[in-house]
Amino acid sequence: MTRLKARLQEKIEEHRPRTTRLLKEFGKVVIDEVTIDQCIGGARDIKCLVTDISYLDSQEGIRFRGKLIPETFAALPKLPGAEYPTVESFWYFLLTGEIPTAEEAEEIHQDFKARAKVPAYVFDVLRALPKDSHPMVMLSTAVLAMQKESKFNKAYHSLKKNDYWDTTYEDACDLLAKLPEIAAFIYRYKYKNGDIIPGNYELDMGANFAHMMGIAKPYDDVARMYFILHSDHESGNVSAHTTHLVASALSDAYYAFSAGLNGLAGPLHGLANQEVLQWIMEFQTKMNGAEPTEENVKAALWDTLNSGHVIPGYGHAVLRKTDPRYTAQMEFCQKHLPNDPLFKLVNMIYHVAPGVLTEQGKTKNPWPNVDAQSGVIQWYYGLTEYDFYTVLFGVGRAIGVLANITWDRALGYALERPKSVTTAMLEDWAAKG
Ligand code: FAM
Repeated sequence: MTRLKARLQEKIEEHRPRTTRLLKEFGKVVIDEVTIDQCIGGARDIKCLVTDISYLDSQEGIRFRGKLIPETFAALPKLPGAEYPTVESFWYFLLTGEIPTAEEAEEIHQDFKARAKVPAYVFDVLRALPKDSHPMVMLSTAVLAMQKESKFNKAYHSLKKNDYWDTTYEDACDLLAKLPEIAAFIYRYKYKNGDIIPGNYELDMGANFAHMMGIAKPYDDVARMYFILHSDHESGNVSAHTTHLVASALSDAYYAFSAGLNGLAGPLHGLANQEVLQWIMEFQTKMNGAEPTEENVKAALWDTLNSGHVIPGYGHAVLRKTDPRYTAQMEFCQKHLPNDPLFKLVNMIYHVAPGVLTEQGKTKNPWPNVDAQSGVIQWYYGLTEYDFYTVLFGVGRAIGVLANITWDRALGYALERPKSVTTAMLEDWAAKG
């Protein structure tokens, strides 16, 4: 058993009495109320989920186990010469809330190396799909195809509820260890004529992913940063909530994460990073070589709004300020690609879009989210196939959602079953006021 699994078991045993006490002694304490517009309008802000892995505050943004993004990057161990921590060390941190030593992070690297071999049938399935399938269809299909490997599913009938977490953790590690190679295969298969680069598992996840993608340094650090930034955003976003919900039926990690990826593929969610680049490409075509100015950017943003479309990369269901994930990526760009024309355009959009959205007067949050800045970095390092960008988001998001379902099972979270009502019932409540 790895140090991580042993420490996770200790943390689970420490935490369980807190959840049990809340249920037994304080179960009927009221923490929120629901209004008609929340019932009809997507359950915005209804407090009815629990996770200790990350928390999203509308003003300060995401905290991973209580640490803001800069604190997280500063606290976790980095490989010699690397600018960002390893994904392996972040996995330890998300699961236990503790900062691993370099040796504990390396043990996870070795553990993932032993789990990394992707079954050949996965590539057969991917090759059998129409080549013009969206890369997210390929990723979600690849994950689902591996469901037969689930240790939780195989053991389910012999397990006690308190032990569900163990094989869920094993499935989570098995799946996470395989995702970078599957994602890189999809990229090379779809966009590089099937010129597949075999993995080098002596490298950490970020460096190996860059290697398999065929992209030189500092893309190893780009991968580490990107996967960590996109990992978790508490439990209510579509991909996290879907994964949590499907797993609550005791569907295993493969079923649950494949479902979560299908939600991530929505243009209002993870696909927005692709939509941002598409918007930029269409803008540049419209400009026909002219330099971006406040005026022409503003006009293009208004054209988007007046055509009834959203400005991709802006707004957020919870945040009411610039997304710190945007800021972290902007700082990377200021250091590594300060003069890149696309970065300058993204900055110009940042300068203009909040004013346009405020003037339009609909959105509660006119500021950029993670997707407004992410694609520009990928493009700069040669990954210009922007319909692949949400796959990168999906690999990162796996870290958060797989850690969450491991803890969901550890704390015995029940099958999720909110109650629906009818319009007539809402009208009755409305009439009573
Ligand atoms: N451009 C134009 N209109 C927008 C907008 C934007 N960027 N963001 C919100 N609005 C509109 C929204 O469509 C709604 O209009 P209707 O009443 O006509 O439906 C109104 O403003 C109120 O929306 P809200 O309450 O401010 O936001 P929601 O919580 O309903 O939606 C988002 C949040 C993220 C879905 C929304 O901001 C949006 O569509 N943004 C553009 C797509 C995007 O960037 N998504 C990625 C979000 C990111 F966090 C992620 O998940 N990766």
